[in-house]
Amino acid sequence: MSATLQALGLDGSTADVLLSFPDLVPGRVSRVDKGLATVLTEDGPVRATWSGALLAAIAADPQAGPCTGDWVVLRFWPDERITLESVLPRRTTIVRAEVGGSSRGQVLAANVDVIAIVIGLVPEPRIGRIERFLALAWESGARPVVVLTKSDLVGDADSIADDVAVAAPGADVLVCSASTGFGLESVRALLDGNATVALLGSSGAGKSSLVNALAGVELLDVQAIREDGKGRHTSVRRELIVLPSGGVVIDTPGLRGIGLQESGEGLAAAFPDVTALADLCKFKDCSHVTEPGCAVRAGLDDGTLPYRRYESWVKLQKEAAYMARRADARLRSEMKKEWVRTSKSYRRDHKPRP
Ligand SMILES: Nc1nc2c(ncn2[C@@H]2O[C@H](COP(=O)(O)OP(=O)(O)OP(=O)(O)O)[C@@H](O)[C@H]2O)c(=O)[nH]1
Ligand SMILES: [Mg+2]
Ligand SMILES: [Zn+2]
Repeated sequence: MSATLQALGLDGSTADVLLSFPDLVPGRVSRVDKGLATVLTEDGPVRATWSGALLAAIAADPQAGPCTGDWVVLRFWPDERITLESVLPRRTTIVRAEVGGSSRGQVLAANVDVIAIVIGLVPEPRIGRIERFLALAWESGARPVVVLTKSDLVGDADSIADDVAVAAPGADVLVCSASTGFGLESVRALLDGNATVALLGSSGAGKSSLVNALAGVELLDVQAIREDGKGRHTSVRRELIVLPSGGVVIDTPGLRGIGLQESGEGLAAAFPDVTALADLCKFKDCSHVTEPGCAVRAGLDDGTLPYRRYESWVKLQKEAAYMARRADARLRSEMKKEWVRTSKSYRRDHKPRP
């Protein structure tokens, strides 16, 4: 495995897949603009367009399109065109349900080892929002970590971190400041072994500032005036950056809507405290409202389960169920279209002769 590709975060199994493309050039997608990707290769960044085969794959499934973090293979043509031939299988995928639009999810980034959920300590963190980010992160297959930044602006960062930790079972909670450098070493440690860390969070949280602090240079634009909580977006696209000190970061624009996927697996992983109780309910389909023998209600009554946690869970659970119904509806309508197509071609092929 080449040292350059390793520095880009290449893992063993992707390296194996690359062996089956001896004639093509491997690379990792740094950013995607309409129909054009910036791909980091052993010989530096290049700009590539989509091959015909890739376009066909995208027509069948929009998620097949290249996204930041993807490993891809490129073809260099004699006329100097460069085409992106194929997207290699993704180890992890961060997907958010399309807010409003189609019921298909939007791939935010691929092949991410750690998702750093970046939350500014000012304005005061909204726990429900962190829980939502965590459900999205757990769903991806990457390891979620909550990074509370702007510690220089508050006096009680540690007590806020304790509250956040209750809402983030199984995830580390780090405290840092991009301005003073406090706690940056623990954030840097996430990049050990050339790991890929994606930064997610609201606009103005301090994601790009954190990348700059880690890089030691002003690589990315940050919000000029201190945010007023109105969330003006400064970063406008996702971008993969290889840090000089090792490791790869993916900076993302602030997320406004974070829709959850329908599977609910991420949600269960984000709420192990609630799901452990739900498993103990007398009825399998317990709705945890009025049923006898409900372990969730019992947990609320005896205080083992904070009511705020329960409320968050119910809310996100409802949303995931809604997404599941929507996905079912999409599947049904696709099946119907497919059926119309087949029966049309059947009629065409079996037309009675005049
Ligand atoms: N005091 C203080 N201010 C910070 C810190 N980190 C970021 N800021 C400020 O917070 C504002 C937003 O920072 P950005 O890094 O642009 O935030 P972002 O998350 O990248 O925002 P988007 O790109 O819009 O998603 C800027 O004015 C920064 O100067 C910090 O650790 N301490
Ligand atoms: Mg930014
Ligand atoms: Zn119950």
